[in-house]
Amino acid sequence: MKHTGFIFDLDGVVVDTAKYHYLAWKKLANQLGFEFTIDQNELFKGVSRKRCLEILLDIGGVIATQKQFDTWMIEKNEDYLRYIEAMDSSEILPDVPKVLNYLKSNKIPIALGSASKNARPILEKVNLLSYFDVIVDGNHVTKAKPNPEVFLMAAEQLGINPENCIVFEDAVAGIQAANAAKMISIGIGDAKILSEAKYNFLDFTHIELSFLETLIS
Ligand code: B16
Ligand code: MG
Repeated sequence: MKHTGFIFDLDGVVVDTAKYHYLAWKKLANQLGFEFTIDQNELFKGVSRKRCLEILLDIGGVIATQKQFDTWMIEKNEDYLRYIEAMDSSEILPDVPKVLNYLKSNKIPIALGSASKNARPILEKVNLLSYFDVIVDGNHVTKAKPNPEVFLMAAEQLGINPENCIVFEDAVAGIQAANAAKMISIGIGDAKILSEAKYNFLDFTHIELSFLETLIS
């Protein structure tokens, strides 16, 4: 068996927190007097909180002082935290546990590589924290995806060479980050959008254990 490691993005791969991010950003946009659509929310996937607010203010044509910017970042996160407070394991995306259990039973190291600063509490809420040997999230990185920093840090902490790491990602920038890290990228979602990935699956229900076996053997 090869010495391989698996790295999971969080939002859009393990759980669908995008809908909660959307509701919290929409509330802020409405409070500032403009609309924020579900299509515009696509631009926010895999993007840091700070960058999301910059994009949101651009959409609304709002110029903010540094103090307002910092206040709105806090307000949005407080709203988002209220949504994730109610999360439980029913929100794990289909067949994610199937893949995690397979990797665990084969003693394959598992990491999380996410832009979110709330990754750890979310994993706790949905009862998946114990699966992850390593967590690298928005609290640890300085460079956002498509920079490979988050995944390279995860590989280093797993003690696995980047070229032997497999990354599950739902965002274009995340696939680009995995490719830049010379890792095997697997796009979860629309294959047309994630065309730069080495492999594509609509979701984990389409991933056969035999496919995982070929990656690790
Ligand atoms: P937070 P991922 C990303 O998670 C989300 O896709 C993105 O929409 C969000 O802005 C970012 O986390 C930061 O999240 O505000 O919780 O720090 O896809 O990288 O797991
Ligand atoms: Mg994501």
